[in-house]
Amino acid sequence: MSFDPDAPAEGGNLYGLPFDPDQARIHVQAVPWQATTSYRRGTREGPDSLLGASMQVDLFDLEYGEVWQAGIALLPEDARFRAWDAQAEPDALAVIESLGRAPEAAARVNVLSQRVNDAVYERARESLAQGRVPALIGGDHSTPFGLIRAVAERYPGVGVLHVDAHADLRDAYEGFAFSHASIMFNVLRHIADVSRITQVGIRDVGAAELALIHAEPRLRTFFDPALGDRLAAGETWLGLVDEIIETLPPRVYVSFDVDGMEPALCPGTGTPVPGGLAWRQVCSLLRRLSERRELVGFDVNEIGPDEWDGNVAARLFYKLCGAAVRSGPGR
Ligand SMILES: [Mn+2]
Repeated sequence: MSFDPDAPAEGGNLYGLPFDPDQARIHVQAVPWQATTSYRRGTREGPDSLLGASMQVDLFDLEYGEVWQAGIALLPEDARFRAWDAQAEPDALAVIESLGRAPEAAARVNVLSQRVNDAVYERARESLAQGRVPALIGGDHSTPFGLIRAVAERYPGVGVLHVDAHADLRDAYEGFAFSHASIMFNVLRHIADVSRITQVGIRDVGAAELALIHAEPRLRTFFDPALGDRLAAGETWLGLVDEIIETLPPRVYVSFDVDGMEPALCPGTGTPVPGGLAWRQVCSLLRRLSERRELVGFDVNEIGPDEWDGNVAARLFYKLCGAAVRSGPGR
């Protein structure tokens, strides 16, 4: 191949890479869907924001090396996602403005959410059948449900590492059954083959969510304030990271809501919260994970539309590609 990784990237493909899906280890779905975003909208532009900024990412990564050589292919965008999002928008806004008191509108959005879930699932199944690592760029945090379902079907017993400011454990939110705020509740309820969800960075949680965290044996939550206190008392981040990874089974899927990081790293995200993980903390968490577990799929979601949000998300996504490529039995 005549591709020169040091040359300026040509536009169009993720990271300017030349791969078509047949040559790529990692298959990426872009899902520009934000219907259930309740606070600040714009995460529909997340995939484009990441794609545009990805041209600026150096293809040699100091932690993972020549990640790109394994092949990273952005699959052709399924045009139905934007169509469904546009169709859902008036109903979604009616639901949000009525503070959840518009059940008929919510029901119509739920039908479209189900279609998004099914489309993502079907495409991810194809990638998995070909031995690829499926990945996804959101969109709001409802978008990876179908991907997690497909990964759990392929790898029963898989664990989910969930990085987020929010627990996302609401039993529907505002009437949206597949809300961004319900993704992990829905994984627990509908995907029995996920054996464990380990949450990191959580600092915004409701009373019912807290009760579920305490009652549900498949959940393990590392609250952001508790991690911060332990660091302040002199524990090391790597020690905490090992404790986090210890809770996960041999195969892991990573669902990464960018608002799990410090808001300076994701200022345009839908629901930013002070606190959160620093960039180097994220990097060492992912690298250690790649050394000790097999990373079998991942998503980055709730990316804001602005250039900086895209820049950080593109680098985060590349780190996840690196972690996936270097992890697992063949590393
Ligand atoms: Mn989330």
